[in-house]
Amino acid sequence: MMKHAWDNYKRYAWGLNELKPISKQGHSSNLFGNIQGATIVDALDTLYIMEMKEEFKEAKEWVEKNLDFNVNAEISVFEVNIRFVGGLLSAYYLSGEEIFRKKAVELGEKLLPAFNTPTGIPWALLNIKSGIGRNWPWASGGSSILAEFGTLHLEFIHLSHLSGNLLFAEKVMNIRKVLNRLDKPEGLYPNYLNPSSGQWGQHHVSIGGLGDSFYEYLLKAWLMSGKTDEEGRKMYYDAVQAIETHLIRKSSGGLTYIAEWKGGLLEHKMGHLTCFAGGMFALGADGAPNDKTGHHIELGAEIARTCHESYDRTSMKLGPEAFRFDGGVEAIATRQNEKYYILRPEVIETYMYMWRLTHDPKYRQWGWEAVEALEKYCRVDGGYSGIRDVYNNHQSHDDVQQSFFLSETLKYLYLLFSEDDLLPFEHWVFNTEAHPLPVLHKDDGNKEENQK
Ligand code: DMJ
Repeated sequence: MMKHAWDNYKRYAWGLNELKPISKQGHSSNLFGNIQGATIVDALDTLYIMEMKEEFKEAKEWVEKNLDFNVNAEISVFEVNIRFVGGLLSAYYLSGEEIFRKKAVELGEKLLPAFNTPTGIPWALLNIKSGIGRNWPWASGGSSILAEFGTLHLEFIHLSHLSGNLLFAEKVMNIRKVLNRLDKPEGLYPNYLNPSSGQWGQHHVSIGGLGDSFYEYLLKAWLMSGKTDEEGRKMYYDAVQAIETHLIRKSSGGLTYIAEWKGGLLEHKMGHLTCFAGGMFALGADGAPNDKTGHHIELGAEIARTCHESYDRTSMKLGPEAFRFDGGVEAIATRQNEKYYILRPEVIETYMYMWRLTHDPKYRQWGWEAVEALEKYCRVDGGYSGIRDVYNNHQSHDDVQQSFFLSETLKYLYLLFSEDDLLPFEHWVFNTEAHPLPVLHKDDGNKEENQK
């Protein structure tokens, strides 16, 4: 599958951000401005792990010769961080090739002006030439987004570690300080925070889009610190406690789901993005306070089952973008604009974590069902495409091969069917785009110290 996705990208869209597999040409997303090569950088570590040596070599050569950040580009700080910085860092740690470290640090430095706000909460969008930032025009009251400014921590800690420049770590530690000073409604974190006033925007809470990876990074910051980052740990388990009390519900058919919270009212909807939380709960089970380890594993298993049901209740056996638990339905999309599947990884990601942590064979079975569906409905001559309506057997392709299909979906599938000692959890933490970063121990020192 990786070979098919890669070869077609190479054939029809080499050097561009993504592939349009039906029209067989490049696809540019405005998330990366005119930084190019998103698929190449996102796929580097997957190629390495899968031992696709020739392909890795040609990808590395492209990075050396063509990856250029001296462009007049307005980019999404979050997307560029998780895909480009994360991809380069993993490629460096896996291969030891200096070029990747150099490019990651160079790009990290370009992102720093995003933090020039009154509170230090970064802008969502940044022109990397002028250093001028702004927020998404649609975001509540000029706010920055929780899942965006909350998903820089792992990469920035590694940038400080590899460059000796402590500014990266200071910037992300300050985000925590701002958050810890604020009152949280019912202990929950709203998705919107104004970077000028330091006040919350609308009180929308979500473990899916706009919130998701903020929670993931609290847990993983603690794990990546060799379990020394007590602040990250506390923030994570306190947040999970509030999520359990206010957002997690069971349907009458017995399916556990995570609802969205809007100013105290629940919307009984769960996004595909939210399905990553099954893996997160299981990954965090080991450190859960008050003997709750078994409970967190069970929660992960229940979310995995619900998300599997969301796949199983479609005709293509691939899950919709969002599914509901109201109006007489359970785990089914009811609105036309929520029926699409864009090659997202979160359900397979949760199967991979659940498999590693329980070895229950059903997770491999469920992963295999997803492989069969991807092959049947998403694979086309020119690569892999998303689907517009997973309930309709007459395929309508969206004509985009997302870069996260190569970095996440295929990597998590590969790990699901590999031995546990390939990227073991004791030594590696995956960023939110599935780029593995090594656990840092106190005595690791930073790059400069190591060189002395
Ligand atoms: C990826 O870019 C990351 O997983 C992110 O955290 C959420 N969205 C996509 C995949 O669905």
